[in-house]
Amino acid sequence: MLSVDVVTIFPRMLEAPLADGIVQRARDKGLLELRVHDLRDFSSDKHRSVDDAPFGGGPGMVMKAEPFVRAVDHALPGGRGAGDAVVLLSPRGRPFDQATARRYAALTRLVLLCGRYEGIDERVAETVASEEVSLGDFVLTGGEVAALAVIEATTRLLPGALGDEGSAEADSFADGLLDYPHYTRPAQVDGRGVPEVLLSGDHGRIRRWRRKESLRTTRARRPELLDRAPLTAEDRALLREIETEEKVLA
Ligand code: 4FN
Repeated sequence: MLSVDVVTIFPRMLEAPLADGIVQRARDKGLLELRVHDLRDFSSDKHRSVDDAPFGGGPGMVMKAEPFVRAVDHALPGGRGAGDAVVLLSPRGRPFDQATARRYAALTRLVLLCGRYEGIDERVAETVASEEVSLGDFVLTGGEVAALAVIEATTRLLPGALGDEGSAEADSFADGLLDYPHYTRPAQVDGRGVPEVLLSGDHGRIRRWRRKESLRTTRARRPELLDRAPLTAEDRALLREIETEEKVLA
């Protein structure tokens, strides 16, 4: 059982998406316990303020540290143990990836802290968070959308979370390659057909074609993924075929 606590000033941004799909099913099955906390509940003044002007001046507001400290104390009564992580969603964090999702899926408790405004008092990253992760290199108005992505990627890896759709390990991304192209009926769309091998009924040829197209797309679009993917001897042979085909076409 994984327990996830999210701290945000916009709890409704998370509640509806997390009450649907695989995440809600994991909650129903008792695989995931999820709580969304309103940061304002941990403020200390009658105005429930969670932000203040930046020391040193400048535009905008900075999120105060203490409400985050109190929210994490509330989420982890008795302190942080070996199976716990307190993660600040931040563009300064390490890129979130599938390996990080696997690590989070093996935790007991995961606490996600979402920033807003110009940023968060640095002492949250220094003393409250155990790590910082980023969804990618773009500007967001807050960490909430990143938290949703982290929760979804992590939840689907919890044992039993995926039902009939098959196991997370059977997924194409589990071996670090991009997907092969998918097709379904009808056989013609706007005059474009379906690769004949997929209609051949030859499952050996189909498997090989799909593997080759996965390798081809990964090589063309995300070649850095090939460096870390566990490639078999057959994969290397298929990659050589792809390189030869490219030279012929050039
Ligand atoms: N974003 C950049 C550089 C400087 C600032 C930002 C930015 C929300 C509180 C952080 C953004 C992206 C991925 C959280 C971006 C993420 C955030 C994330 C995020 C309000 C301060 C802020 C990367 C473009 C160079 C706003 C780039 N993953 N500041 O977006 O929280 O988790």
